[in-house]
Amino acid sequence: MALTNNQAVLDWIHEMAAMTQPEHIVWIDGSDAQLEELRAQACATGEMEKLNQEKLPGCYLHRTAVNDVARVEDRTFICCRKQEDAGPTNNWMAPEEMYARLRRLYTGAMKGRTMYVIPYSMGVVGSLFAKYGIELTDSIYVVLNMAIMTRVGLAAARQLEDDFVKGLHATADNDPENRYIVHFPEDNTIMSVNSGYGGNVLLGKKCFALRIASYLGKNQGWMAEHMLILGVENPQGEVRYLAAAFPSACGKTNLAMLIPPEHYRKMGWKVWCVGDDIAWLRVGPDGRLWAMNPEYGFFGVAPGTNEKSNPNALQATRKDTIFTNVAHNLDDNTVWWEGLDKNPPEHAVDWKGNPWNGKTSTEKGAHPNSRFTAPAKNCPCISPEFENPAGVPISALVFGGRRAKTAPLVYQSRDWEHGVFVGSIMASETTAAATGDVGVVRRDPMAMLPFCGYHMADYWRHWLDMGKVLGDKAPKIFNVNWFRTDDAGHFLWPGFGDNLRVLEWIMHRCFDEIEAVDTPIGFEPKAEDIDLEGSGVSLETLKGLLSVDTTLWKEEAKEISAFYQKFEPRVPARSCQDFFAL
Ligand code: GTP
Ligand code: SPV
Ligand code: MN
Repeated sequence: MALTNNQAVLDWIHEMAAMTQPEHIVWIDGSDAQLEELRAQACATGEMEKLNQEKLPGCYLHRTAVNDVARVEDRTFICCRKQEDAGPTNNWMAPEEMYARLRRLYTGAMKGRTMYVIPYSMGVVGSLFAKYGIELTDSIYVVLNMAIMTRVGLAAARQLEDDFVKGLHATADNDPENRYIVHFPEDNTIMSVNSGYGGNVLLGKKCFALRIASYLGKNQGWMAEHMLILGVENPQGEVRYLAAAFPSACGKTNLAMLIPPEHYRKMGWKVWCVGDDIAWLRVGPDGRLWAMNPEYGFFGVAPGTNEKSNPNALQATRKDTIFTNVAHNLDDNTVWWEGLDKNPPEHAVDWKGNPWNGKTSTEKGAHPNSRFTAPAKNCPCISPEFENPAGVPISALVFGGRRAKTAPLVYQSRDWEHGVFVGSIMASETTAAATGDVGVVRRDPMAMLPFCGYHMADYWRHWLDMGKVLGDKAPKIFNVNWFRTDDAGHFLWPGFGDNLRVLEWIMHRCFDEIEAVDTPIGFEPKAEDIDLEGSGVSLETLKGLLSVDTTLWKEEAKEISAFYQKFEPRVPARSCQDFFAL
């Protein structure tokens, strides 16, 4: 039975069903009983495996096809009417042409299958900032993941209006040659075919909450960003919030859930997680920038997650979690991944589905981009403000990436405009989160290169416009780099919980509580202002981490100018040279 009377919704579902020709249509009402039945069905067909219910209650394992393990940026399209509006960094095709091409792929794609109709909300249902969508899919795995990652079911269905975001996903033949992740921002529409991997098929996440939402935000005066949101509670009990953009697999989930170093814990420092991947930001009634997390769960990188690096994330995955492409420990029917512990299972199945002995095999048990899908409320440090429909007021915006050399541990922009520049020149070594080479430096402005639903230079202009509205209430903007290495390639900064040492300085700067040093690229801490007690880092190493190598930065400035050229004639005014004193 349909969960809405909205005619636009019903007509669209009818049209999509006529094209894909499913045998059954099932509305997802969000009830436990219905989800439980789907879990049982998925286990019966082998699509998922039920894990040890004593050790991992409510947890399941899923393996995707071996050629379908990450986002596919080369198959991701922004199909707006004018090509120039998509910009040079998005794939584009004329909407009519793309609709026609997709129609061929979708026709009959659900024959003999069930089409699930998932009504969902990004944000607290009924709140001012929530937005609603429907995902149609023929995959139970997608239904169950969406039910963790978003607020699905009847309550969301009741909010559907004509401007709902339409999402169609069909598994089809899972043919990589015909894999398409397509956005029609002007039509509020997302179409995904021939994939079963997270970011390609959980359409509420990157497709809606970033690509479609960034376009809506530009037109409506708000921002959708690839940012974690966290609250830092100081020993006085004040909680100050920041949002931080790092590219995929560069540490958002880890930072969002960090556990303070012991010496900080003793003083009373705490970190509260509001979100680990996406932030929707608006100017509040008080003129400040407010952030809310539109998601309801975490789709986190499994490898490297352990009791030491991120106990909060690990704890979040101990119940009601779906694991994708990790190793299956057959001895006790649990899961394992590289970096979980030093005791890989001997009797296991690897992420490809082959028998695997972790003690002797030279292959990885889990895919480097294997993931957990865990409910946000499982996280021990989830913020009491997580469900606050107003969100949280942001004091600092932080950019960062993986840079072995150039970028210092932390620096602050001189003002908002300079901060937008700092975000626009972000660069990072690529990771396994998207298909392609790993470890190559690429420019990834604001960590949004793969997620901006329109022309990147128009996006920079939108940032500048937001700064004008915010005026002197604008958050301060910083850049961090946890990934500087020595000549042997070892990380110089311990990272993880120790990153709080840097956040402390950032927060002091936001509230004018500490001085800084002026450098050619912006403001930096005085080395003695970063608390190193118990970090194992020497003052000498810290000075190295903060050093700005002007030779490298002059090279960088040349690369930036060349990069900016790509976006002409739309790059907003000032030349990038204005921002350096090299
Ligand atoms: P997406 O979910 O893809 O957007 O990734 P993310 O930005 O949330 O990255 P995540 O926190 O999952 O971290 C990805 C990888 O970076 C993991 O292998 C971590 O172990 C590693 N990592 C995270 N934080 C740090 C850090 O402070 N230092 C170092 N050296 N590695 C880190
Ligand atoms: C990312 O790649 O930034 C992710 C995972 O958060 S995905 O949902 O695949 O985009
Ligand atoms: Mn992400």
